[in-house]
Amino acid sequence: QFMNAVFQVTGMTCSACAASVEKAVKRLAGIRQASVDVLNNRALVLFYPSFVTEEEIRGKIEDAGFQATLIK
Ligand code: 9UX
Repeated sequence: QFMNAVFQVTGMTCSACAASVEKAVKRLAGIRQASVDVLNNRALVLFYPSFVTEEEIRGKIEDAGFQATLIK
């Protein structure tokens, strides 16, 4: 079964930033869906916890060049 995670992502200033965050997250195994809202600095990720952790997802967003905090 999948779970939801919501991250606050800071440093995204355009929709291409949001697209690169989505692409980076989707490259991880165990991601069902990733949607990034640049206006609200939020990323919603549906993931399978047997394959990937919230911390790994958070780290992937940071690797893409943005600060990420798990908020939910
Ligand atoms: Mo363009 Mo968004 O370089 O960082 S992708 S502002």
